[in-house]
Amino acid sequence: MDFPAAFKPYLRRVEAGLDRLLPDAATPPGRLHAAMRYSISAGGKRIRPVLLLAAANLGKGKPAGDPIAAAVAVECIHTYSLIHDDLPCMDDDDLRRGKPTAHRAFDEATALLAGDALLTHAFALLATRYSRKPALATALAAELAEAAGSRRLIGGQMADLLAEGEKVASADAIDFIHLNKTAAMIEASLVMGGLCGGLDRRAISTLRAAGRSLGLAFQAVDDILDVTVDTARLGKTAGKDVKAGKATFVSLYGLEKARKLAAGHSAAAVRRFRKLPGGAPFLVAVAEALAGRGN
Ligand code: GRG
Repeated sequence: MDFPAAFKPYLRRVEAGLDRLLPDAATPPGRLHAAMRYSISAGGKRIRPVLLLAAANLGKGKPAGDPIAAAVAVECIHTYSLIHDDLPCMDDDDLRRGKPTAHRAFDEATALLAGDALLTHAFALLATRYSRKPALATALAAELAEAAGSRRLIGGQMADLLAEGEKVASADAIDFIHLNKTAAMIEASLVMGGLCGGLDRRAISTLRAAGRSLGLAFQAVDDILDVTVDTARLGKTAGKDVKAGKATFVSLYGLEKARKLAAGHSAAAVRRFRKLPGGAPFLVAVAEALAGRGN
């Protein structure tokens, strides 16, 4: 498969959806809406919303609902988490997606509020855009709330902050951080896509398991890139994790073993995607492309 060519139409749909479903930058207060749009359009890879759309495509026949609003909701949550992660009280970073972070481009209070507003907007989208399919709306909101909540994304971030500076973080601590800070949103994206596509329970649980493997592979690759790629190519400050004494796959296992882990988790994701209806070739290609990034 020509992966970049297959990725492009999904990406176009995501970019158009983001532009259409976010409040206009001129909506009062303009500074807040401009900050929301600034961070959303700063050039993320859009992995999560693309995974969501691709999972929705696996459904045969009439989909349960148009997945685009769910895809935008997922990217809103992801972007809010990045804005807050970059704040001085957390990672205190100046660069994200190759641009000044939101609190640098605007100010700290505006960045905090833009993150809050993106988080709230995600659930507004699910409630309003799927109101004619209340069962779907409820399932999507429950899935996203669980993934983004205190047991998963936010819990993973808390554990990450608590582990910072500890001389040796345990393998269990690292697994908890990565399963929740990173894999939760990737799992949820795939599951929400499956729900929109009307997939059966078995396929949904395969998506969840594949998402968990893909999420762990994604984080292992992110940890590897942090120590192997420069800031310009990374779009965020390189070497930051090591400097901050972060618990990463590389700090615990070393570069070579982290590479093996990334390859193993990607291969597990591929095996699971292949069990999905039609063998899910695009999702398989995503997992394979990810494995390639870490080498
Ligand atoms: C503040 C609740 C809260 C959570 C923050 C996102 C996050 C959690 C921390 C950022 C640091 C980090 C390494 C997170 C793991 C997930 C990850 C690799 C995020 C970056 O995702 P990409 O690479 O980013 O998909 P783009 O910019 O392409 O969207």
